[in-house]
Parts: sequence; structure tokens; C-alpha cells
Amino acid sequence: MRAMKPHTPSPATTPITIRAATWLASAALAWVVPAAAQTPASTRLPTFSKDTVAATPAPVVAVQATALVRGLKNAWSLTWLPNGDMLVTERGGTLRRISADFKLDPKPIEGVPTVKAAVQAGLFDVVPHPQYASNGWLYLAYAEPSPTDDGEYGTALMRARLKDGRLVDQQKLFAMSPKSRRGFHLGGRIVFDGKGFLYLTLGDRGEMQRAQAPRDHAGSVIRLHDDGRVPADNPFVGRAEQLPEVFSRGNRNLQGAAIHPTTGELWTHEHGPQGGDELNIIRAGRNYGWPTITYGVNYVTGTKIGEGTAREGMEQPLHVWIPSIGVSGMAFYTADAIPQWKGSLLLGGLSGQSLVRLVLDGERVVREERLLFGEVGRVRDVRVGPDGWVYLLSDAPDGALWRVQTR
Ligand SMILES: [Ca+2]
Repeated sequence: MRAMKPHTPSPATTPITIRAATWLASAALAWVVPAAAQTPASTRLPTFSKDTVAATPAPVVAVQATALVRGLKNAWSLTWLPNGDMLVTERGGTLRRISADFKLDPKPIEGVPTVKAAVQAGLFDVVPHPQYASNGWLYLAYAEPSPTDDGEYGTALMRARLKDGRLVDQQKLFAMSPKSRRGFHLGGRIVFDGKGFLYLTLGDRGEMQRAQAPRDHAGSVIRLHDDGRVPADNPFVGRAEQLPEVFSRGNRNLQGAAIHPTTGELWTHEHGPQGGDELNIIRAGRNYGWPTITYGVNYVTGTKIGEGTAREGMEQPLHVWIPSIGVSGMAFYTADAIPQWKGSLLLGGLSGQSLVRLVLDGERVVREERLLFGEVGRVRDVRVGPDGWVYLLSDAPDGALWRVQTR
């Protein structure tokens, strides 16, 4: 394994020739060296948004966004049921149903667990089980208040069935520990891997050192069986100094996650500090570095965080956004409606106020389109609908469900 070279210059000022040379070297290796002998992803330098945006002179296909449902209050997550109806969470703690012809049921679904709604905390993802049609399980991630009413809360996972407009058969599957009063960085995405496991993304709660604290769920990705049991092959099972639910560490705040359609691996992005949003592939037991290494800096002051951008034993991101765009929502595009988009990775920008399309060459980001800038506002969720078009949720007190189609 080749040692990671320190990457001391700021990414914004690194001569592009260095990165181009690295890319050419890895491309050449990929051509002549068997896959197993290639440099692991963890030792490659990332790509940077200014280069991938610059490599993309114009969108490959022009798209437009249409608001289908308005009046959604800080909508967070969107999914479909087998009959074509949609479910949407609103961060304040309501679960809404939208009919297949885009009529919003004025009455929220009952039986949603009590959530702590404050700052970034509230109701997060809603995701049906892969076999929802036969077992009826819906999974919800949310900020769960402490039962002792001490003002603390943390990200939790539950499942329930939807019956006559109400969640029934509720089972709590996981709650992060310890809880905190800090309203920042709670993660909240749920992804099933198609092999019987699910992943739940968390965040560091704005208490950055927790992301490296071994017996702390903060700043990690959690892996569980669909019924909440801890898988026997989780990377830290049987290690007393670690927590068995934890699959990866050193993650700051993950609000986008999706399974790669061909490799089956978990891809995520996470909010960095100022100028440090990242794209990663999450692998068992790996450490993603926060806050020891980061490409970002402290807000406002611009001062350094941690010890630099690279360290042995810590993963390099695939891609870094400088400046940050506030990444949220993620979907691989595998549908037929927009053939030019097949195989690309879609995600949203909150502060970036756009739909981002990444063109991938394996694990490399080679082009980056910024679409619909300013047209839909802050993009919280990105999903591909059963019709093959792309659907967005805008994060606003009077937000909307949008459909993105070719012009
Ligand atoms: Ca990282």
C-alpha cells in the first residue's frame, strides 16, 4: 500500500497540474494493473468541485422544474408507496401523504413519534422496507427527546405500519447515545442495502470531538438488521472499547446516502465545515477523519481545524466541495426517462440552491453540473420517481415538491 503523501497546500491554491498528474497516474494504473493491486481509494487525493464544474462547460441536457405540491413546511424526505402515493416528512414532526395525482392530504398521518423540533432537529427520513408490499414496514428517523425530559435528544430509528391514516405496530429499533441538547448535525438518512441490512447516518451533534470518541454513536454510520438487531459481522462487534452498531467513524453530518447500483456499496456525502463538504464511500470500520483531517476551515474566522487534510489510517473523500454547497439528498440515476443521465449521481444543495449531477468514472468524479440554480431554493431531498423523472423537496417554511423533467 502506497503511503499517503501529505497534502499541505490549501486545495484552492494547489496547482491543478499536481492533481492532473495524480489522475493520469491512477488512470494509467487502472489500465495496466489488476484491480486488486490498484491503489486503494483511501490513499487517492479527492477531486475538487472547482475543477469538475470547470470540466463541464454546459449541461448535457436542459431540464426544468415544476412545483407539483406547495405548502410543505420544511419538507425533509420523500418516498413512494407501491400504489403510487407519496409520503413526505416535514422536519417539525409531521408525516404527509400525497396522492399519485399530487393532491396533498390536508390531514397528517397520525401516530408519528414525538420528535424534538429545534434548529436542525426534527423528523427526518421515511423509507419503506424493500419488501414493503408484503410486510408493510415503514422506517422513520427522527430526533427523539430523552424520556426523562431533561432537554436532551438524539437521532433514533423506528418502524411502524401505516393503517387507515395512522402508524401502528410501532417498534423502536435504535437510539443514539449519549443524547445532547445541541441542535446541530443529527444526520437522519436511512438506506437499505438489499441484503437484509440497513444503514442509518448520524452526525457529530456540533460537538466535533465526539466523531472520534470510540464509545459514542455521534459522528458515525450505523448498520443494523432490518429488525434492529446488530449484525454479527459489524466491524466493531466484540470489541469492548467500541460500539457494535457503528460501521464507520469520523463523519461530521451525513444527510445523503444511497447504494451504488452496480457495486452495492454505500455512498454518502456529508456537510463539512466552511469549504469541506465531502463525498465518500462508506466501508466497514473505516475512519473518515473528522475533525482530525478536513479540507474545510472554521466558519467566519477561516482558521484551521485539526491537523491538515490527510493522515494515515483516515480515509480521503472522493470529492470535496469548496465552497460548500450544503449537500442534502442523494440518488443514483438508473432510470430511462433521461438516458443521458444514466449512471450519474444526483444530490441537492441547500446553501447551493441547486440540483447537482456528478458524472462518474468508477470512483472518480469527472464532471459536475449545477442545475436549476435559484429556481427551487434550498434542495433538501433528491429522489428518482417511478416514472423516471427526478423529484426534489425544497426546504422552506412554504416549500414544495418539484418534478424535474427534460425541456
Ligand atoms: Ca472526511
